[in-house]
Amino acid sequence: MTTDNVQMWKELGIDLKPHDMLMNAMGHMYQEIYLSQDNRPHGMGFFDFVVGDIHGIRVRELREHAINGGKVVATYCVFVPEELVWAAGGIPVGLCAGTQFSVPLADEVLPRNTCALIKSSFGFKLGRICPYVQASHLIVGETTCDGKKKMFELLAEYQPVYVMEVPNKKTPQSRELWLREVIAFKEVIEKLTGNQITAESLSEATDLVNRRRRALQRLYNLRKVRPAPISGKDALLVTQVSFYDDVKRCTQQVNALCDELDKRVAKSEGVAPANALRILISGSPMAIPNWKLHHILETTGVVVICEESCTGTRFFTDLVEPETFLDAQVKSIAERYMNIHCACFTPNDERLDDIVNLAQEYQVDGVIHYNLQFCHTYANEAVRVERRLEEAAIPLLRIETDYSDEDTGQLKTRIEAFLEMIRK
Ligand code: BJ8
Repeated sequence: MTTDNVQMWKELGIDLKPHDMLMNAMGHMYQEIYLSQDNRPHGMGFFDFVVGDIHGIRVRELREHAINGGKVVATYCVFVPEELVWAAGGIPVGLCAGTQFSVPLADEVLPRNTCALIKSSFGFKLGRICPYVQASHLIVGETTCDGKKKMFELLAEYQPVYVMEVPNKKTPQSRELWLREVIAFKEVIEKLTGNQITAESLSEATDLVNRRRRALQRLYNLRKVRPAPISGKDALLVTQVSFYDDVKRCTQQVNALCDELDKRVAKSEGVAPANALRILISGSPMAIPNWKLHHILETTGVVVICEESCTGTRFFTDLVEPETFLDAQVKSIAERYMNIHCACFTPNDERLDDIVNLAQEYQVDGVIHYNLQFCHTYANEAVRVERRLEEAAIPLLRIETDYSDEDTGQLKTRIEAFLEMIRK
């Protein structure tokens, strides 16, 4: 870690001691989980570099932006329309909240039966260990689940927070409400940045984010090939990095990686044999550095070939339809985001359809439904997922876990038994 970084972290109010411990732990974890993989695409070098300097270069860019009068807007959920932030000259950054490290801090305040994602986010702020949180001028929350929306009230005691109301149904009235929320968010961002969003700036921003979505679609399409040209762990990392890296640079790097994967596909070069079992993971998002399930799975020799989650297909599946006039553009953005099939909606049949369709498109041998412990929306929806997959004769394993390593042995045993059952 450089002296410049340490100085920057001090200026951001980071508590250096636990922060150092976190960085050390991350380094070891990354070495063990990522760098030990065989036959990785060279294009992953960029993503290794970004994670290797996770609290360095990108934070510095955000700081420079702020020093020049720009604003940084932090988010936790894929419902927050980042196009509006870019269009107003701000920088949106998806916060991680994927580590056990910050959970004990949150445990002192939040109820024990709160999901790890919420605790991890809150713990980062309490402990002052995340420079992205510290560097942001506004944190944008949403009402997707009860735990989150109440945590945002507490978070607002430490930092400016704005909460978007995400409806729970997809009726015409709900769509109307959501459109009004998107318009209100646009006004909040304009006020924060002091910049008016124009049809031109929004068109540019939409194009920028759509390009990244296309690049990620391209990456996922390449994962459909047998043998899989990239590991699930690496693909997950690409999506995770896309949440906070510069959108243009990241798009370029994802496309460069895909160019390389195209060549691998042409040579039938894969990360595992063509007959390796192919697994789809569906459920809660996996924020950096939550690589637990992928790691357990891929060390057994299977390949994770798709994630139906917000750190997977839900992040990039639909594009925002381009429009000419500002009102129509905002409406188009609202429509695109209402198509995210999060379990916060009722009913949410579209997600069940998505899982079956993805399982077929990616030729999976089995699905793992992953939900974070105490996440009631995904846990309850898992019942319907199970029935739907049974009808489609697709093997399913339901897993409920948190960020700790305590259940790793038990998970391995259950996963091995599941894979054994599929192989028979
Ligand atoms: S759109 S999945 S990113 S809400 S795991 S905090 S739901 S108790 S993360 Fe999500 Fe947006 Fe939906 Fe996606 Fe609550 Fe569940 Fe915790 Fe969750």
